[in-house]
Amino acid sequence: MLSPKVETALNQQIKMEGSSSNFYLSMAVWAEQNGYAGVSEFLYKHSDEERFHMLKLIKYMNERDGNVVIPSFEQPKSDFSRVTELFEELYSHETAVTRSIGELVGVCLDEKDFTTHNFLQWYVSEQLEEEALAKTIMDKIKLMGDDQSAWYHFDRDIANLTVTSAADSAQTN
Ligand code: OFO
Repeated sequence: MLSPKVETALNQQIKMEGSSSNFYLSMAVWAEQNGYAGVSEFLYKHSDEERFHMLKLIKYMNERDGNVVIPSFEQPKSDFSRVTELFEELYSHETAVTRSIGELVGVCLDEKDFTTHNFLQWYVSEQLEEEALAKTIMDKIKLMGDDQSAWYHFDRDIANLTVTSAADSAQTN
C-alpha cells in the first residue's frame, strides 16, 4: 500500500513526466518545421523517453495498488525564436525535473516508504544523465556561436544522440 502522501507525490511526477513529453514533442514539431531535421529527431525521441518515464511510474503505482490519476496537461509552448531557445528551455526544464524527483525521494524517506525509494533510484540516475546531456548540448551551442557549418554538423550529429548513447560515450572517454 502507498501512503496518501507518496501517492500524491507519484501522481505529481506522472504529470511532470507527461508534461515533459508534450513539451519536447512541441519543440520537435517546431524544429521539423524550421528545417532542423536532426534536432527534431532528437526531440521526438526525447519526448518518447519522457512518456516511457511516465508509464513506468503508472505501472509501479498499479503494482502497489495505488490510485493512478491521469492528469490533464497544459498546452505546451509552441513558438520559439531560434533553435538555441529550444535547448535553453530543455535544460531549464530538466533541472526542474531533477528538483521534482529530489522532492519525491524526500517524501518517500519522510514516509519511510523504502520500496518506492528504491524504485526511484532508477529515476535519480536517469535524471542525472539527462541533465548532464542537456548541459553538454548547451556548452556545444555556446562554442558554435554563429558558425553555420558547425550548426550543420550539430544538426546532423544530434539525431543519433540519446541519454544512453551520451552515457556510453562518457564511459568510454
Ligand atoms: Fe523524465 O527525465 Fe527528463 O525530464
